[in-house]
Amino acid sequence: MAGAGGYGSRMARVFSGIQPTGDKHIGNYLGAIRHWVDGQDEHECIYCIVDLHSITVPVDPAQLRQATLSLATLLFAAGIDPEKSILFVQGHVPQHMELAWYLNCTATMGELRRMTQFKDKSGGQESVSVGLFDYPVLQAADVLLYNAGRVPVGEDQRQHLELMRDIAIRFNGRYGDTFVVPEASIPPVGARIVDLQEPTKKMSTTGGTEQGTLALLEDPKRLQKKIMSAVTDSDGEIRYDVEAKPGVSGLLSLQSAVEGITIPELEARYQGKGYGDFKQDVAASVIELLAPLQARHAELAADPAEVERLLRRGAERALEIAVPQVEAVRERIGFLPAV
Ligand code: ATP
Ligand code: LTN
Repeated sequence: MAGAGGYGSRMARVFSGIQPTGDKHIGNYLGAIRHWVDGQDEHECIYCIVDLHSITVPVDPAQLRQATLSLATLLFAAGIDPEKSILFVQGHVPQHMELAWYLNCTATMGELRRMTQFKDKSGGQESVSVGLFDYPVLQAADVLLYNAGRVPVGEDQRQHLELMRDIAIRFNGRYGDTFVVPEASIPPVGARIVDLQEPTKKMSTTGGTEQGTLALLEDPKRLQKKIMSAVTDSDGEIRYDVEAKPGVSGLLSLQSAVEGITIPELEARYQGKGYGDFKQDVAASVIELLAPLQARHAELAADPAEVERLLRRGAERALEIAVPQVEAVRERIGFLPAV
């Protein structure tokens, strides 16, 4: 099972997930979504809207429904092609939860306690859900369920991917070769876009500042305004130095990821120029990057029934892989077959 299209092979199956929380931002696009789209021609790709992960913190039911459909619309608009790839909603494939239980019995408390995302999101509070603690195990189940070998994510997911590998290796050691051991695929540029108001933090749907977060569907005028009011410093030099100049460095990283040119090239281009000119250019290139996505989104949003149909089809295809995989896992563990 671990062989075909497996770990290390060029044709490794790709899997990644994204949470249906709020308005997705340019960090999600540059760190993940864009690479999901690019991967489709070379790999068999499976992309998942992780609604089960999103309830690890309290969410309003109507909002969850709306956010799930709206994220699907956004992903299709960004270029996920339902003819080439599988895009589906995690909760439509209950095997994710079943496998998560089996993996819960493989992962350890100590491992989960070390996860920085849990530490950040729980803020040391005991009153957070068990689901928030267990989040990385469900994430491991997502990937291992499909024997995916490659997982395109932003930098913030590196630790979860390491844990996922450890869980797969441990399970394989205990029960025999069952899972492909997946590898993170983190882009060299754009993997950590920072908040424009708090540039020491990553841009985030739930944890960032409103003013410092560039939503993908935001009006160009607002995008422009947010970029023009990005925090910088007083020395006036356009130079990359994360420690001394986090704001300017964040804008340089953003511009570099958007335009596909290196930071030294940008530094040379802006030598002797002021922050105002630089920000104008960043705004122009962000707006230009997002224009086609926004136009396509407006078209697709007019036909939600079609988006729902595509999601149903995606879930059917995901189930074709997930059902036999869970069967195989059950057998490995030693459960008596039901029939
Ligand atoms: P939150 O910060 O509220 O937890 P999020 O903005 O990280 O949510 P997710 O759905 O969890 O959104 O992430 C989807 C993908 O986007 C993941 O691969 C993640 O690594 C990537 N990503 C998230 N934030 C950034 C960022 N600031 N820069 C680059 N990639 C990012
Ligand atoms: N935790 C991820 C979302 C996610 C994911 C996955 C990413 C859930 N399951 C499986 C890759 C593979 C995040 O981006 N915050």
